[in-house]
Amino acid sequence: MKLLTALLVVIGLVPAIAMAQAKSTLDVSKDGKVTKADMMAMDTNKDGKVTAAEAKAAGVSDADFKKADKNGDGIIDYAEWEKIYEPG
Ligand SMILES: [Ca+2]
Ligand SMILES: [Ca+2]
Repeated sequence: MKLLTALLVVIGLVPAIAMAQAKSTLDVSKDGKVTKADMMAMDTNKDGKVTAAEAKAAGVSDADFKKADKNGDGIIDYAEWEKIYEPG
């Protein structure tokens, strides 16, 4: 029974790992992780927000930008970024 539980945990983790490893154009530094540093690299005027133009200039795809811009106002702010980046 314990083995079955462990197996279920592993199966449950697979999609999470796959998602974390999915290539995202938000990973500006191309280190395989979307981090706070990537947002800072995109925020060229350092106002704490990434506009669509800033993201595009950094090579972010429209699809990835829309995914990150949760409220659809055309800007990725820090609160939105916090939901998508990985610590580190
Ligand atoms: Ca900015
Ligand atoms: Ca937004």
